[in-house]
Amino acid sequence: MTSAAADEPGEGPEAATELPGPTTSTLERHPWNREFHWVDRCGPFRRLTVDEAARFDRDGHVVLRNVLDLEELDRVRAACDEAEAATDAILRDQADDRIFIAESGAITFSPHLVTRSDVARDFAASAVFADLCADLVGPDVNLYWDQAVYKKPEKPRRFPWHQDNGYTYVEPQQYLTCWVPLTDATRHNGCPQVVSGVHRLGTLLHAYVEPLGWECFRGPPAPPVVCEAAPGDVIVFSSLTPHLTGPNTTSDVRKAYILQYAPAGSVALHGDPSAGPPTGQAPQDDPGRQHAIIRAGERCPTPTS
Ligand SMILES: O=C(O)CCC(=O)C(=O)O
Repeated sequence: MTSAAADEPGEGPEAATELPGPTTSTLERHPWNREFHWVDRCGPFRRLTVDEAARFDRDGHVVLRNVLDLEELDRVRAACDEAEAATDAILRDQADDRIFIAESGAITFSPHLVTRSDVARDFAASAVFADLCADLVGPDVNLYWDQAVYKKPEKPRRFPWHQDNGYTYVEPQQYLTCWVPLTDATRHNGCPQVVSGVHRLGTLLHAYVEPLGWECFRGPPAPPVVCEAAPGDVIVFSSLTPHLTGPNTTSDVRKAYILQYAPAGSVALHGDPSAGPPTGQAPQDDPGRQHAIIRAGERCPTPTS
């Protein structure tokens, strides 16, 4: 285990710090977020140091350096490239080259690689991620979501400040995102930037910004931390950590594979938050893509295809 803080004060390409920001006391909570309490992790820890785990609880993020095997990562990148080529072909078939917030030449999302690639399935269940699940989620954890996200240079644009739980409202709200760079991720090509401390409030109200996506604030309540990272590193943050990626102003594609892990038994809530309480819920236990990663703290075998 090797790890280090990312972390330098934000001066990202969007210069988000220049905007007048809210304070944490004025941030508006999502209407369904009424009684949230962040649960601190108490160890014993398998992958993180006690200090890293404490920083995760305090800040909502930690960056692990050189923890992934680069040859395995090459195979993961090849699987992501293949899936992304198919995604981009679908986008280019649309009248305006886009579906929801995905747009050819800007940003593409290729979900559920674990359903089509043995390499991705093995990677998602590998020891590093199983250990992080035990350290930061709980004894019984499922893969919740996986997707490749490619930021293209042709149409540089930011991916706005959001919490992952601001897209699909999951209960428990506190789950884990592992952002895995497949190429160097820098402030110039759209590495993640995160805001510390806000995760402890739970899910915030988000507003939809066309054509970029859901946004929980325009100017952050504290200077963001710019998380530059290289292949082999993992940027680890909470589903409740506000993050943004800036525009890709280089000439190369920025590639990432995102893995998210949630406590077994998690549900996605349905309904219109502005109209009242949730009207339904869906278990997040699809055996094809939301399989067990650890049970009673023990790593589960990778399911066969
Ligand atoms: O990788 C990116 O550029 C943004 C992806 C992201 O923040 C997300 O999928 O929640």
